[in-house]
Amino acid sequence: MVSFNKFLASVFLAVAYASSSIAAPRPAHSKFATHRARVVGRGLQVEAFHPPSTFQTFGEGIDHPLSKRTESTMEDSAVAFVGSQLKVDFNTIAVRSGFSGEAAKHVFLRQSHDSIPFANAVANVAFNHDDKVVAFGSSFVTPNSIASSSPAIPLEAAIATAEAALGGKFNQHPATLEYFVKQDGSVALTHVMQIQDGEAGIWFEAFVDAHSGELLSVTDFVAKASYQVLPIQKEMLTQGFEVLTDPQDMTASPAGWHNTGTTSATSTSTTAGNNAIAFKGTQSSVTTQSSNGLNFIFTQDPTQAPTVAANVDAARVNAFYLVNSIHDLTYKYGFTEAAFNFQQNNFGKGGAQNDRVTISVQSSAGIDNADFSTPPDGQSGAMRMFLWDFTSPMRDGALENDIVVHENTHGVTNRMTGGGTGRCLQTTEAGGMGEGWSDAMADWTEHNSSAVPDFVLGAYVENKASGIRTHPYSTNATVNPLRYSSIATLNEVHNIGEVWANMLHNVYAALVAAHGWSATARTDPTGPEGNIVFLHLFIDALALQPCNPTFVNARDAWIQADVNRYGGANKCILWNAFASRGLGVNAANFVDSSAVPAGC
Ligand SMILES: *[C@@H]1O[C@H](CO)[C@@H](O)[C@H](O)[C@H]1NC(C)=O
Ligand SMILES: *[C@@H]1O[C@H](CO)[C@@H](O)[C@H](O)[C@H]1NC(C)=O
Ligand SMILES: [Ca+2]
Ligand SMILES: [Zn+2]
Repeated sequence: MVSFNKFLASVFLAVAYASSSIAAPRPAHSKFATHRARVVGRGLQVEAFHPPSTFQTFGEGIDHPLSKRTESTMEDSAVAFVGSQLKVDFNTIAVRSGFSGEAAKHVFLRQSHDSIPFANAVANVAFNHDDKVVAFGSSFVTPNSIASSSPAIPLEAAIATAEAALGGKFNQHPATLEYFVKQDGSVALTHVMQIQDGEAGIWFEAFVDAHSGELLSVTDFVAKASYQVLPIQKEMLTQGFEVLTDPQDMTASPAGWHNTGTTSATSTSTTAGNNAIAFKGTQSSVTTQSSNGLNFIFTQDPTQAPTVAANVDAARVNAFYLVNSIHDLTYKYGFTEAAFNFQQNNFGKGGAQNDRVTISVQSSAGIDNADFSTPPDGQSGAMRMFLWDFTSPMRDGALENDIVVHENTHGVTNRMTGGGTGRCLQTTEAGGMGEGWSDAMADWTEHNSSAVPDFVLGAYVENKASGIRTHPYSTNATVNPLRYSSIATLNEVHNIGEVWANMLHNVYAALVAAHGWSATARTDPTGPEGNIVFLHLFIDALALQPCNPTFVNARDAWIQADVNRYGGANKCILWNAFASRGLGVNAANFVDSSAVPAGC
């Protein structure tokens, strides 16, 4: 019999109570790029460590050791490149995943020892169409010690430790054995397993030392606490409803939105299909078409509780429509099967399947919020929409488009950064940008002309000018004064995200001013217009940037994405926009720079 005390003892070795870790020896922000402190389970604080990434971009590209060999695969080329750059043996480099995008090819690698891969020492290499290396990110380490590759602690004991510490249960997703780099430069062998509690909204990946039994770190797959606001106003809600016929994009969703295969036998007449399933409570509680021919016409009645049948149906239909729309939109811009997207059936186009987005509307697990969990490619992204009790009757987050788009975008950014692991937006700084991209995508989807008015997230719901964030997103620095240096005094990921989203709002405005605006950008990504350019660079840069990027890394990835796709035509537009908010050439350590490269 294993005693309860023993689990706790091993937990105490690795983590400290949240209340005892207030005094920070250094400014808190100096750890933003490598750490993330989380309070888990019953008030325990776990500080995850991610070795710093180096990131280099190479403009038109540089050669790799196999450049002369036309028959080499991109995986071999990437291993050869990393080996030569870092001067490490090829057998310490393992390929994890890769894909060929429109503008670049990407390979994601991991450090390895005794054929066991490292969890948090990773690399990514991107090639352009001339087979030249254009970007290289790495958090590989030179360990001062490496634990034996044979575990001393059985998996079952490690699971018990993680369950006790995190307050959830092992979810039966196969556990793995991986090396984990600690802050002191030593490398531990860890059992890695997923711990979940649906009701409590917990979904962690736990790293338990396979020799000492300590819980060393966690990956938090859940992006939460996004919306502390009132839901949508009655008149705006009714005004927003429209009947859309056949909104699906047949390139992105070749079997439509209600078919998980290629034959009619796999069709549904419900809010369940290849990209998403929208349900309430259990996955069998979907909405069935209101009439034959896939008509889903359910009129929401704002005077009634959201839980009456018609309102539940309206919520499931709206969320299903939005998540499918985001699937199709982002697919057109590169979030494809091979790039680790969310689909049941990948139609043989690469990537791991059986991972459509599950949308739990009116989830009873929470109130006044929404969240999105992004486990690795091959496991469903999980969106949960809660009710809001600021009004009577209560309101439903699934009917607020900003919320659904914001949450869904967490899935896009978490999958595309770092090769589909869900592990690469975990530091405070990278997690902050995760929130920023989600707001920026909502901003993008709500434009309806070339005008770039201030964007206020959830303006309808709060009915106040500044919406649910601290400032509107604006090209006017008086309206939104946030700059790169603002991060130094911010600690919370949504607040940090506002800095990034406002920079992207300004990048968007500059590109639209230069190149105009396309009304068909959602379905046609081929034009030269500024909103199309913006979304291409947005998506392309995600796969270029390193695991757990900094603002500086993310900016560099945009600049490189422009070289890859547009030959650098927008270089000065991008630099000027980033520099206007402090992220110029010499920006570092949250000190602003307005400098732009010579010639801009
Ligand atoms: C276009 O968007 C603006 C806000 O950005 C809004 O005021 C306006 O009503 C929208 N127009 C249409 C036709 O939807
Ligand atoms: C920027 O916003 C301030 C405050 O609302 C306003 O006074 C000013 O005119 C704006 N500037 C521009 C260029 O629109
Ligand atoms: Ca997938
Ligand atoms: Zn969020």
